Amino acid sequence: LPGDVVKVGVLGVPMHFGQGKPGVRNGPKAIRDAGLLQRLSDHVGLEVNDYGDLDIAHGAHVDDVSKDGNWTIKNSRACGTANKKLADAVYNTLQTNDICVNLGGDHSMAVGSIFGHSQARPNLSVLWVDAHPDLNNPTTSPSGNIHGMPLHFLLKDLENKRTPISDFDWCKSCVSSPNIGFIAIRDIDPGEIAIMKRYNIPHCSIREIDRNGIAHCMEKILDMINPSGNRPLHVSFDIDSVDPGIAPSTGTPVRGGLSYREAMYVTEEVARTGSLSAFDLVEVNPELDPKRAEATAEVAVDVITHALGLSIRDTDYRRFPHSGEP
Ligand code: 5AB
Ligand code: MN
Ligand code: MN
Ligand code: MN
Repeated sequence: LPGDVVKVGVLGVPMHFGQGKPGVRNGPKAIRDAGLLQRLSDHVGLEVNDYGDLDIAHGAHVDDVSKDGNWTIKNSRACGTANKKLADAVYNTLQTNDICVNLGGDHSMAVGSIFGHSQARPNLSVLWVDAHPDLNNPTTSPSGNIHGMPLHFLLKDLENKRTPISDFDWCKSCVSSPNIGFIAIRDIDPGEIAIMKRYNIPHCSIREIDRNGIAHCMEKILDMINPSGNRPLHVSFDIDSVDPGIAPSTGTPVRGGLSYREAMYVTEEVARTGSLSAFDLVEVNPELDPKRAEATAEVAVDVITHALGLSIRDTDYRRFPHSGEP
């Protein structure tokens, strides 16, 4: 409604148990230091409620490797416990806010953020913006790192095939394969390809973006995952979807990613749906490329502010009576 201010809750998630590189727990701080909160309130005009960082990052990197003959998963106890805490926090945040923004942290946190979101608002559609589809499971994973497996715990289609990991028993599968879409993927493991084919998961590879352009790809993918437009939208944005030339400080960079404008276009289209309900920005690791950590965090801030409506307000002022005409 005109005059209604959108309320956004921000959660810092210093998750690092989903992979082996220290530093990603400082992602939330780097993104806040790059000015996120002020940009959201002053430039986008939202009511911003910052709930600080979840208390999960303490203690050393626990090297608990569960190995059961043919599978491996690292830090599953710590990762499962932290994700449960996050799920509850996202659920609570959405009781009093329109949108929940989660600052990672590694991408294993999508387990908690998406499950918590689905508990608050059922029938989600999920847009996964990433160089990787993160569809591994403990038997297909080449690394044992949970940040490459979050969708194993979330996809309804995989429910009966789930590797029994008790640390994640609290997480019930909550997203169906037609309602999740990948964009910008360019580094896929053999086991992940098999799952994508088997369940026909909507996707738009980086090649398809080359061929048809980002506008066509966004239109296609949003229509596939949310054809009626009435599902709440969860966006999980891995900064490694963006080209490492502009967002290098991340754990698993892959050459040939989204350009700056393509990344902004993706998030502007997200804003334009009017359905955005939760947004994860993950895998900013300020310790991996200290000289360009700030630049990486600035791209992250731009991604989030555009998803929440910044550029549309600037460039299509007619939609927003409060922004004034030039
Ligand atoms: B990210 C890899 N597929 O499973 C694996 O950054 C990389 O959240 C996963 O997308 C990358 O270890 C996880 C090789
Ligand atoms: Mn990735
Ligand atoms: Mn990822
Ligand atoms: Mn990565």
